[in-house]
Amino acid sequence: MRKILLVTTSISIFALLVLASACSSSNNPASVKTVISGPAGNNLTATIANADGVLRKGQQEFTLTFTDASGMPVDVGSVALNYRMAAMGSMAEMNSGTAFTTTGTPGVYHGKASIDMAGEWKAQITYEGPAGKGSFTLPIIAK
Ligand SMILES: [Cu+2]
Repeated sequence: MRKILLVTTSISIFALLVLASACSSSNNPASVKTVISGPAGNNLTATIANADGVLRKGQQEFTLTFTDASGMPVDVGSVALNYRMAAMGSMAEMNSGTAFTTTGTPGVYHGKASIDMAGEWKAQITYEGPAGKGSFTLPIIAK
């Protein structure tokens, strides 16, 4: 009798742990795959990531994370990201902004953007806040 009770208890503790990790996974940078990472100024690194590590044509959701030299997320205040594709022949330059929301982890931002065609884009990123002010570009190949 006592043995059965112990087993039941450990199963429910295990279930709680699984639930807890499922809940936090959307804000956890470790659960997403890197699309591109690069220097963001002020000794910071910026990383764009999503579920499969590839940005595709169409409506996209991704995280933009700023980290310090030790890999810890750093709150950079307000963030903006414009996806720009250079003019190609008769096709005009294309620009697509990103709607950002903060997440439970300062320094990790959740973004939504529409990427209107596959090919070479530049993610033009600016930020301003407690970590300083910065402006940089990351190359993106949308599939
Ligand atoms: Cu284009």
